[in-house]
Amino acid sequence: IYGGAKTKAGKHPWMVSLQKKTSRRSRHFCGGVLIKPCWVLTAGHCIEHSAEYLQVVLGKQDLKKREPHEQIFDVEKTIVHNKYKDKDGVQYNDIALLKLKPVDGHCAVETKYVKTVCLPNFLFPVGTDCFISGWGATETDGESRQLLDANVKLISQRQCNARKAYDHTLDESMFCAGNLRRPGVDSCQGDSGGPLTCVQNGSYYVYGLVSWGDQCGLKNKPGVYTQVTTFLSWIKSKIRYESRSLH
Ligand code: 4AZ
Repeated sequence: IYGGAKTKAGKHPWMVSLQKKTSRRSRHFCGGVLIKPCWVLTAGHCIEHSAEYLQVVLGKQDLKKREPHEQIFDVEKTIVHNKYKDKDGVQYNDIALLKLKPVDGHCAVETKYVKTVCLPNFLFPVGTDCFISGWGATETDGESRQLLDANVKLISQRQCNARKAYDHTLDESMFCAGNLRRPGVDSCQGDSGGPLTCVQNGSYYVYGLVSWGDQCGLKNKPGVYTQVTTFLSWIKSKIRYESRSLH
């Protein structure tokens, strides 16, 4: 996160660190968001390893410490959207689901530090102030040890598809957020798959997933996010199908 600040523990309890299991330790490579005790939403472009190499870590703050509130799960199944496509760095339909492997019959246990976020079945207006969070690159480093967050505003498709911005490359699977007056606030590499959340009536909704952009923090090049509302029926049908009793 560019222009971010260290978060207080428990501020983004749905925040997921997606890690690749290596021989000794595991390495953070993408964000994700907990939407059900056994289900994580992330970006399609984050899933290039098969499920057995992945680990989902919940309740995390400092990547370099073992933390008392963390909950770690293996991944039972990855489901990347069948229309996910990378075309010269532009990520179309950039969404994937991870099904967690239950331990003793359960996945995430709800605590002050681990909670699910709501899925939105409505649109937030342009200009809404929302949150981005992650352990990705900052102005000074390739990765942040501490979870950072920042505020960004939803930008209209018309403005973001303007010639000086993304010149008509955006489709309905994506939207932009940032601050066209203060361009230094942005998501960046390593934040991918993590949530953009917006608040309504005190509840947090995952409105976007960090997806792509022309570098980070550049003027007229805001961050581009997967439009979660476009994929609501996809998400629900995949979860319903995978949760059926006859497997
Ligand atoms: C990336 O490379 C990336 N500024 C993620 C987010 C943004 C740019 C690049 C948005 O994963």
